[in-house]
Amino acid sequence: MSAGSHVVRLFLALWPCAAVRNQLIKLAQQLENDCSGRRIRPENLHLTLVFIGETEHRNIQTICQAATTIHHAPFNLTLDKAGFWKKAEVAVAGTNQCPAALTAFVQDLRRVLSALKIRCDATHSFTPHVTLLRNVRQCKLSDPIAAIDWPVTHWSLVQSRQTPTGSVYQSLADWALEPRE
Ligand code: 2AM
Repeated sequence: MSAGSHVVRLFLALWPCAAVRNQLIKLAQQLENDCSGRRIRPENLHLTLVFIGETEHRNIQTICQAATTIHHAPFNLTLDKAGFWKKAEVAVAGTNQCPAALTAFVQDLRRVLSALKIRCDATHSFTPHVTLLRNVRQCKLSDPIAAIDWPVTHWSLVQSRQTPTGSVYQSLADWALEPRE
């Protein structure tokens, strides 16, 4: 990155509709009984598709232009398991079966970013999850969870700002999932 360039912290994500968010909030409340840690603010609940991290501001426009060329059909995601990731100190909602459509979509996003020479975290395998609690030191997950059915219809480019009171996420643009005609 050139010196003095305007840098932003970005990621691509799925943002839940109100119905899904409410179920995630309920699950986070339930997990709070089993784990230490603090709940993610409801407005921050999301599922990261691709983490881009610090990148030049002009890449926002580049990504927005490229996004219009990405075509995928909507799909359903079922969040049906809770997890405790000890190293990251988080409790998450995850899935026993990542839909093939989601895997293909993420692969496509990584491919497009790579073609644009925009660096992103493509080294880790994609494990879909919604972080529900942070700073979790101990956690004893007791019951199986009530499955959350998430009809995935949109995806977003999100800017993350670190503030003294925590991360603030702002959606810069979002797109409907639509199959190629
Ligand atoms: P997490 O919820 O599992 O922490 C914004 O930081 C979003 O990007 C979060 O959903 C976070 O996932 C995800 N993310 C993925 N890789 C990251 C990284 N290397 N640093 C920070 N956030 C990352």
